[in-house]
Amino acid sequence: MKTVYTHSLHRLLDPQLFINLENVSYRIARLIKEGKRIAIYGDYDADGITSTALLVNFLRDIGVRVKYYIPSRFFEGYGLNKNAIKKISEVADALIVVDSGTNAHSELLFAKQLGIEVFVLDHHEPVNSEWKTDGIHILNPKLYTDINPFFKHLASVGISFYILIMLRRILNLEIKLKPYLDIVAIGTVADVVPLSLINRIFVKKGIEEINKKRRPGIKALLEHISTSSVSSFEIGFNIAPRLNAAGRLDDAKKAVKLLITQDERVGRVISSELEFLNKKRQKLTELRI
Ligand SMILES: [Mn+2]
Repeated sequence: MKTVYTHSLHRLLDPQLFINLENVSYRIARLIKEGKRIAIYGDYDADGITSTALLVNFLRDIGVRVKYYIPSRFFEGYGLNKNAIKKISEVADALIVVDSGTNAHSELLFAKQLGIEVFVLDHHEPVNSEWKTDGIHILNPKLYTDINPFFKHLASVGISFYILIMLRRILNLEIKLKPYLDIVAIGTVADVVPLSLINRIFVKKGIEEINKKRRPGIKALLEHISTSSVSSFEIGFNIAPRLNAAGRLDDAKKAVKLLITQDERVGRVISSELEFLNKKRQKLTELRI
């Protein structure tokens, strides 16, 4: 079994080919070495939720002081806002924005002016092709025409996983990355990105991890889904809608908490709440038809 897994993860494209990945990872690695406080700024859909949870889990697992922020769909809307940035700047030295940020130049500059180091891990199309970085560390494969197209197909959670691969290399960590692929598979399937080479490997290996039910929140969520073994169908039609229901009707932070908790009881409580929210969402959808 071990050779199969090694072989398959080795089929991932060489991180060196991912333009700017190494630069951005070196900066993050340096912050980690200096013991800086890092905040992740996510989004309320499944890709934003999973990207946030992936980075929070990994950074926490290697001993980094990490916090996260998810804007409210109702009160703040999509992407960065200056009020949130102001609050974050009081408790963090660095901000990593996931699944948004590419076109939020003035908000990113605002964060920088407040003295925090700013990173963007995103896959949204740049609106302005004359993108100026102004000292902001941005990793978005869609900024480059000469990058391997497989990188352009990554969801934000896949881009974030490449950061993990690079951080592991730079910081010489012993930590295994395969157990994090459950979260990567969920975000990748939920974001409906093309399932080409890298994404196919993420989904295939990630589904194996989901079925091991090692993460308390995922284990609890699966108890509400009547199937013995999860495939990408269950991710798309059962798991992703439950995560998205949190952001659509209540608070997406619940979905992040589900994916980062190490407590079985917390996992059960949140998964029941998500179950309720998802049923409510289904009823609302029926009423609209
Ligand atoms: Mn996305």
